[in-house]
Amino acid sequence: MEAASFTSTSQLLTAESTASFSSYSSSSQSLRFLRYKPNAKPLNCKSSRSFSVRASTDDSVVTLLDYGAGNVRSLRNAIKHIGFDIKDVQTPEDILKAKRLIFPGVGAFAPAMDVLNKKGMAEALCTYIEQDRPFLGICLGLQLLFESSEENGPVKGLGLIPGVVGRFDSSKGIRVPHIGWNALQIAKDTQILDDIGNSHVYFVHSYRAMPSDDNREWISSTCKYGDNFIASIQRGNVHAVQFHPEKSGDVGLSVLRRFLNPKSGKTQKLVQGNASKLAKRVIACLDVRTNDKGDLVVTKGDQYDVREHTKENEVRNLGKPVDLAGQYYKDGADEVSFLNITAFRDFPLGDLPMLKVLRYASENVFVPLTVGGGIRDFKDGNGRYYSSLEVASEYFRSGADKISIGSDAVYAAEEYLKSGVKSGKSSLEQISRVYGNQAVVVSIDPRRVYVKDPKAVEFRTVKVRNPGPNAEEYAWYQCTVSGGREGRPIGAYELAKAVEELGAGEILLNCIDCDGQGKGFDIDLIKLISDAVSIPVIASSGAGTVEHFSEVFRETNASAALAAGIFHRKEVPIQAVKGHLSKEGIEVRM
Ligand code: 1PR
Repeated sequence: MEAASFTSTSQLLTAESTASFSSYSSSSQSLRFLRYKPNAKPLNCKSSRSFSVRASTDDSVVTLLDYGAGNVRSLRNAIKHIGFDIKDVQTPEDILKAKRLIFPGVGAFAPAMDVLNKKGMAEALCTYIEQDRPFLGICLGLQLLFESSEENGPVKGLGLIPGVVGRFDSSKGIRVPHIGWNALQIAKDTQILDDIGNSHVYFVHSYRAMPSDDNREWISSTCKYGDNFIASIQRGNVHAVQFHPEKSGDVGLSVLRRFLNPKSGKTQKLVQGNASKLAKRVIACLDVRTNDKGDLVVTKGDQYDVREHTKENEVRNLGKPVDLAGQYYKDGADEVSFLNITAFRDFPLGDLPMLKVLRYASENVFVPLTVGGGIRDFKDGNGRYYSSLEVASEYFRSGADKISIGSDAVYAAEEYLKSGVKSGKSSLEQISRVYGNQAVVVSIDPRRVYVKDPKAVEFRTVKVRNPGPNAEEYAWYQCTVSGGREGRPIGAYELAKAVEELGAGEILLNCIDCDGQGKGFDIDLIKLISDAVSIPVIASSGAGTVEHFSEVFRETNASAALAAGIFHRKEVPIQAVKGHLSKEGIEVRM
């Protein structure tokens, strides 16, 4: 591993007046390093001499810089899982005392920089990194090292690496956010990436840093999505990754392990994948609700009816949520979704068992966890008001990486289409503003309505493959709320376009007609929606065989396919789906 030494911040600030870029020579090599533009307002960085704090010596402790902008529970769980304790940064001095520092950037660039500057942490971070102390930035924690970002900007970053962070360009035919498992092109030998090889790692972001001659020496890997962007950097003991190691399964955990314990040396290689590009995702979904005995169970309906058709009319019980989520993670699910299907009528923050389920599940599931149900404003029995943002925040704190909004997104879209104005107040807008749109999924529950003449309705119709009961050749897809109980005057097409504008980062596209039928996905619907929006679409409802998955990926632009019943009933293993897709030439994470 190369070991570069670092200039102090005060030297840098002097250097800035003479050059926009210059080279810094360490004893072993010459590297371009730590630039500020001339005349640019300097960061609030004092001389590192003002911080003469000794590093902590406890080998099993890692210091975490969590500035409170969002969910870092997944990362905490991953760190604990590999045997390390966490010390949280409270003051800038804690950064300087750290033996190893992990900085998981969460949220948007500008508020993150704002918090770092206001708390004096930007300065401490600069000093820590200048001293070549062990550092791992994750996602936004990589982007903040660059000079600036276009995210709601330009906004000045820490300025340690030359370059500007920009948005992916969806006009190049890619979906933004970049969500899912993609391949790395390793640019230099970096110990923490040693186990990755040809495996996919998990990304979720809309902005990225681009390689240039000025930052070339920093780049340890790139990733192709539209363009080649910077997937990781390394110099000396300073590392940062754009992907999420804590959500990249075993391979991701090995990245963390190698950073936290660099002496671990080469271990046996993990299973090698076939990664060359963004993989299609296979998602396991758990519909969760309380049964009549008061136990929280995984259930599964036929066309959203989750009760047994017996005299007792019980809620179907297909297993325990935490056990099943853990099993699906081990089986190779690329994501696990929990849908709290009765939360539309119960207050989710009062549903403590569900929050507990999330907490336990997230301790052992190191792929993304999406949680939905009941995200809306709420007043409890005592008249206390809870905003949808508070509900979502509690889900994030309990272990969700993404949240999914159903009914409330329908109301927001209706309102938006009626007024033509974004109020900024809907749950969708508020949550995506705070957590980023990549953290917000909209779950659509449409029902097919056949029509003879497309002009007979104001909603977008499709010519259906299989005509309706009265030989109708067209259908529109009516959105519903409250778990399919109420039809609304809005089509799935109109809803999808509206929620994309309001800040949804992804669409989970169910279909009530196909749910639990095992006859295949509704290709007409999925094609309609995945061609209408430029955010990723998850195809859901109706999977019965492995061929249904290859069909949906061949015939539509869906980014992921979700199934429930066939996995719960162990009819089709997740690995069988992936093996089939791979054989059919559809790239998946193995
Ligand atoms: O409206 O914000 O409270 O969210 C409620 C959430 O709960 C929504 O995401 C809604 O889709 C979900 N939901 C409500 N009622 C039901 C129900 O089944 N009675 N489940 C329900 C939706 C559909 C899929 C299912 C696929 C795949 N479940 O998630 O997993 O159809 O099933 P399959 O592979 O067996 O065909 P809010």
